Amino acid sequence: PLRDDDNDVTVQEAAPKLKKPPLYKVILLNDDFTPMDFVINLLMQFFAMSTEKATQVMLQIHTQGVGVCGTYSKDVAETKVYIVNEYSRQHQHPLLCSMEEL
Ligand code: NFA
Repeated sequence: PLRDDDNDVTVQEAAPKLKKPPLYKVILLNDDFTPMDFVINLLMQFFAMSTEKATQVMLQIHTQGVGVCGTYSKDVAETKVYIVNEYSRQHQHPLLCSMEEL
């Protein structure tokens, strides 16, 4: 049978070095041209929001200039930013999606 006491030692020594990976806010910026309906539908499609939540976030962006779509790990946030910006470009809207560390 295999000895497993080395595994236990490794786990105990590694644990104090583990740091929680940083989280990133995915944000949308306001502009004067992207239709409100497009933003609402995008928030529902890519950020799993209800119609009510998506409308609320869209209006927050429209009135405050910026709004948070969600909070994710770096990899997931980068992917969200990429697909949202691609989607907006494909539909010829200037809508800008970005991310910032929490
Ligand atoms: N400001 C845009 C308009 O009046 C709507 C908008 C909301 C755009 C949120 C971008 C983000 N049509």
